[in-house]
Amino acid sequence: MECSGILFIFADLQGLREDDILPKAATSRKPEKRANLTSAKGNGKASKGTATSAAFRDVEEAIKEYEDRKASQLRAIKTTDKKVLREMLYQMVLGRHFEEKCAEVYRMGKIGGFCHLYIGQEAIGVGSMTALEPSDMVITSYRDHVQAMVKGLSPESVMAELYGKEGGCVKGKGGSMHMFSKEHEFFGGHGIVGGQIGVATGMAYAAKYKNTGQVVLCFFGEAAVNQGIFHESLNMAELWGLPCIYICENNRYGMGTSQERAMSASSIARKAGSYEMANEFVDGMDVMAVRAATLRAIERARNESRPTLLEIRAYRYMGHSMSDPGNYRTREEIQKYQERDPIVLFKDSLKEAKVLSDKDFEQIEREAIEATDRALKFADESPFPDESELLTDVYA
Ligand SMILES: Cc1ncc(C[n+]2csc(CCOP(=O)(O)OP(=O)(O)O)c2C)c(N)n1
Ligand SMILES: [Mg+2]
Repeated sequence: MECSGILFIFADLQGLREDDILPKAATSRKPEKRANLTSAKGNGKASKGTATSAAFRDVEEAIKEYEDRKASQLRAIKTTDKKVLREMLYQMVLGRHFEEKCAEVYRMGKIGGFCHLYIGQEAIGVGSMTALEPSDMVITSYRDHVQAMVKGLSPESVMAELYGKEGGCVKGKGGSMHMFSKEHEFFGGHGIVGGQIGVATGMAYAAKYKNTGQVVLCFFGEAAVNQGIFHESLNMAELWGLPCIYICENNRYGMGTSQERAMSASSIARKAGSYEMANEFVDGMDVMAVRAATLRAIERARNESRPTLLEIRAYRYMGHSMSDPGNYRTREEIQKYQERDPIVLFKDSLKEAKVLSDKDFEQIEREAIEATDRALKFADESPFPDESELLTDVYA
C-alpha cells in the first residue's frame, strides 16, 4: 500500500526547502527500539545524537507515551460504536493520504497560491467533528481541507477547489484557504488569523436567538490567541451563554515563530479562566481523548447553552505552508512527534481491541487511496470557471 509503505525518508534539513524533505505517510510506524530508529533514517547515516543517552531517553519516553495513550484509548474504544470508530480511522487515513497528494500535485504546479497542510493534526479535526450532529456548524482557519471533508464535503469538491476549478465547492473562486458549504454547515476557510473566532461567536448567537439547537465548533491556531478578537469573543460567549466550542489547535508554531517566543503564558486553556469559561487541555495525538473532551463540551453547549475552550495540542509535520523554508526547527524535533503518530496509535489500539484486523486496515487504506484518485481525476477534468463568473458571488 502506498500510504503505509513509504516511511521516514529524511534528507539533510540544511539548505533544502521544507516541502522537499518532510516525510511521507507515517501510518504504519510506531516507536521502535533505538537500533531500529537509526536504520529508519533512510539515507543509512545515523543522525547526530542518535547514540546519546538523551536520544535513548527520548525513545523510552516515546514508548511510554505510546503505551499510556494506547491504554487510555483501549478503555474509550470499549464504549464507542464500532461503526463510528471505523469512520474515525477512515477519515484520518483519508485526510493524510489526500494531503500527501496535495503536496505532490502542488509541486507539479496544479495547485497555485497558498496551501497549508494538516498532516499530523488529523486527530483533532476527526476526533472533534465526528462527535457532532450533521446540523451543527463548523468554522476554521485556512488549514481547512481535512475539516471540510470530515464535515461531509466530497473529496472531489475539495480537490477541484484547490485546483481553482468550476467543480470546486465554491466554484474554484476560493482555493485552498476558503472551502465553504452552507449545505454542510461548513462556514470556511478564513485567511485572517483569528477572524473566524468573531464570526463563530455571531453564529452561536444566531443559533441561540433562533433556538435551532445547533452547536458551533470553531478551530483556530495558538497564534490567534494573542489577538483581541479571541478575548472579546470569549467574554461575550460566556456572558451571553452561547453554544460555542472554541478549539485552539496548538501545533506549537505560528508560521516560523514558536509559542514560547510569542506568548507570555504557557497554558492557553487557562486563559478561559479570565472569563470564567469551562476549559480543558487535551492531548491532540489521541483521537479518542479529543472525542471525549468534545462530547463533554457539546453536552455543555447543547444542554446548558454554555461555551467551552479546548486547547488541543498536536504538531504539524509539514511546513506552515508549501512555501515554508522550515529553518526554524530541527529534523529531530519533527521526528519526535512522528514517532507518536496519531494514526498509527489509533490503528494499533483498534487492532488490540479486536475491532480492526490487518485486512480491514488495508481495505480502509484502499478506500482512501481510491477516493483521492477519484478526486484528482475530477479536479483534472473539471473546467476552469467561465469568464462570466468573474463578478458573480463577489461582495465588496
Ligand atoms: C491578522 C493576521 N495577521 C497575520 C497574518 C499572517 N499569518 C498567516 S498564518 C499566521 C500564523 C498563524 O499561526 P496559528 O494561528 O498558530 O495557526 P497555524 O498556522 O499554526 O495553524 C500568520 C501570522 C494573517 N493572515 N492575519
Ligand atoms: Mg500554530
